[in-house]
Amino acid sequence: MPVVDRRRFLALSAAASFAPAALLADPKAREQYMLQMNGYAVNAETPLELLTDYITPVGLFFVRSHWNPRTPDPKQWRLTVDGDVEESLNLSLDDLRKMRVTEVTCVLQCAGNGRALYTPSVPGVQWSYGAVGNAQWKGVAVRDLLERAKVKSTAQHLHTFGSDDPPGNVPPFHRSIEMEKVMSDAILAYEMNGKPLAAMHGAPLRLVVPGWCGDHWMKWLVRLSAQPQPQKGFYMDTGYRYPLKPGEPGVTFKPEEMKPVTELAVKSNITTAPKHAKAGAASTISGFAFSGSPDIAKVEISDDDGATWRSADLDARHSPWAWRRWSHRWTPRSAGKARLFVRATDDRGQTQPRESVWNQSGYLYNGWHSVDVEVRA
Ligand SMILES: Nc1nc2c(c(=O)[nH]1)N[C@H]1C(S)=C(S)[C@@H](COP(=O)(O)O)O[C@H]1N2
Ligand SMILES: [Mo]
Repeated sequence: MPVVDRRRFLALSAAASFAPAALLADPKAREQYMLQMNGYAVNAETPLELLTDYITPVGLFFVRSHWNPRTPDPKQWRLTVDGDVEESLNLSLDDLRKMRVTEVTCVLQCAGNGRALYTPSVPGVQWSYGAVGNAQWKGVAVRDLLERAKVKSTAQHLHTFGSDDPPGNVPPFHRSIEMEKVMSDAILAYEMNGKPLAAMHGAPLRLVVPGWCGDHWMKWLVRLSAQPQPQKGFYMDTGYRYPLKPGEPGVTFKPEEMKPVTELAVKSNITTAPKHAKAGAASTISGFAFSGSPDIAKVEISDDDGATWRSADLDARHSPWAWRRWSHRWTPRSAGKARLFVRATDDRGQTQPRESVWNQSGYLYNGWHSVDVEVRA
């Protein structure tokens, strides 16, 4: 796995506000358009117009790491399972590969994707649209592993530990997840899109938590511990929290007035639209939609500022918590500037709001996305 060449990112990001159509067709060239977000660790988002595949290629998949990882040597690497279990485990990658295989195709999105779109602005990595992707994950169901360890009924939370090590006094990236969630559908993935997991995405093993924000998807996993209580520490008690009752824009809350951010919010984006169209002639626009609920029920397009909506066609490919590609044949009625809005509704009946609910961490941005098209007579 090549390490990200940060200079290449920096040199290209200035020129990469949009990619020429010829490059979009060439998978190798497309990878040059990843947008490096800051100068430390590796935080890179994908330009929205490149997120056109049902399965996001690994080379185009966003990266979010709190600090430079210490990638374990896969031969030396072991996963420890301890805590409230009858039998502690210490497993190699081969041991895990011998276990029953579970595969899921689902969305990974950073909780902070869209933070840059909030007003008033919020500190943190200024993601716009591209800290999201949809991938095929293959590995071992957490349930299979915990049953092998004979997990006790006293265990209510799974504490997860990666091998990355923060500098100085910076608190470690510790997380825990309710046992109910991990036992229902989380997996320990050693493959992404049919290839061994890449170093940047958590090799040799990471957690996959379908429908939940990326901060739960621990990379470079080395230890799982079944415990009666949630894990403590900065990233549980202060970071990655969302207000119980969100307030007005600019209103901040104390950590105890917040809860850990878990499920994704229903969301859709336009990835492909013409810059110019002709009045009376149809052109195709397309994009993706996903939610913290397993499926998308409908995607709609408006060209009159949300007064009326038309249903887009949903692509046949889908899987619980995967994104749904959609497309729509749009016929502009008259010449002038047109603004196209998209909004999605999930299978729990939750519809994307026009304005995302402001919160001090800038999480879960899901306001209506729009593109402007110049319509000629
Ligand atoms: N060990 C470890 N796991 C981690 C992180 C991290 O910094 N360290 N970042 C998390 C966050 S906030 C996100 S959004 C996802 C990003 O996964 P990716 O880099 O594979 O896209 O990994 C999560 N897992
Ligand atoms: Mo994240």
